[in-house]
Amino acid sequence: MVSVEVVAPSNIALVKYWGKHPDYPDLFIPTKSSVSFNIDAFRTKTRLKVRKGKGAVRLKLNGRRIAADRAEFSYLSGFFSRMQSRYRFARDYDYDIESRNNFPTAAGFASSASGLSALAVSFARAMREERELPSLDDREVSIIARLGSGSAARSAPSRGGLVIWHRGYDNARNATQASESSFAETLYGPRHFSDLELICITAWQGAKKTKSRAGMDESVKSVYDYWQWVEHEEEVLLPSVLSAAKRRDWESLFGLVKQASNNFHSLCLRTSPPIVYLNDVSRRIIEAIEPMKFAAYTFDAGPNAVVITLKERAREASAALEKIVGGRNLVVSSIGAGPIVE
Ligand code: 2P0
Repeated sequence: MVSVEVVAPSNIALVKYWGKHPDYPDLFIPTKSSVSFNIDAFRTKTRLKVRKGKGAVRLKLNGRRIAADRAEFSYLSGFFSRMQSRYRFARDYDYDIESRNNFPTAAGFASSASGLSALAVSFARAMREERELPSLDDREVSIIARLGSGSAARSAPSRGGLVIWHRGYDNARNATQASESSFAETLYGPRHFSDLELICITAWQGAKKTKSRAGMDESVKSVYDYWQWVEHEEEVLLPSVLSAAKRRDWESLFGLVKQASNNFHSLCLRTSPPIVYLNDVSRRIIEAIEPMKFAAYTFDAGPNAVVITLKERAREASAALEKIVGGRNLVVSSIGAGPIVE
């Protein structure tokens, strides 16, 4: 028996992932590349115990045993079946997983990202010990994480910081090549962003109305200009974000991040049936942050914002946010490193 413990961070997308490529339905290849910051303050700690067996999986999440017919469990069984197609030997083991988030699981922060990346890193480490495999590199581990949940690929690279997940299918001749080419890597480590701070809003803690997985499939199918959005983000927005980050041109970066968030939510709204993630509080946050040249808001699949701000102006951004959601609903974080094996 091998037992491994890993702590992995969540991430917030600056350029969003929203859709799997229809040509590769089972491989979680995104239609476009995406870019994120790791959120140091939001983490999942996972203990994985692996022993010889027949592929049985047991999960405890935040101290509670999760039955096999629950939605959380279906994420996991999907992951293991995709992973066992990649590594046939993975069928010869049983897996006992205990996972704990230090943040509200349903608050719209990517608990699947930190959870599945922690699991991918644990699996890679456990298999290295159990089967004496060479250590799997960051690229391979991010591919394993991707098979659990797309956004988890971006939480996997060990340096963390600003991470790109390459869509990677452009020159692929078949599904295997497409899968190998869609991985995540760090572009700049956390120190590159020491001028910046994240303010994460946790005011809303309800369950998501539309799950991301189902929602993005609907968007790919029903938004009339979906592929125009993909093309614009790939050719214009993403290169501009990377260039601004490289130059540490924070004012430009903030403008682009807001644009990416707004474009994503407009896409959600144009999905049939429409996906409405933002609420009145989100709208007030947009109005408060929009005029600030030293900050940007971005929203994922829920109404809670992450505000990215210059550290030296963070008090001003926090003061404005406190008036809307109260101080207890703000979590300040730096841009984090990647997963750690404890
Ligand atoms: C992102 N989101 O880039 C985008 C922005 C939500 C909004 O990735 O089906 O849980 O597991 O691959 O990763 C949420 O979708 O979906 C997500 P699956 P996932 O962070």
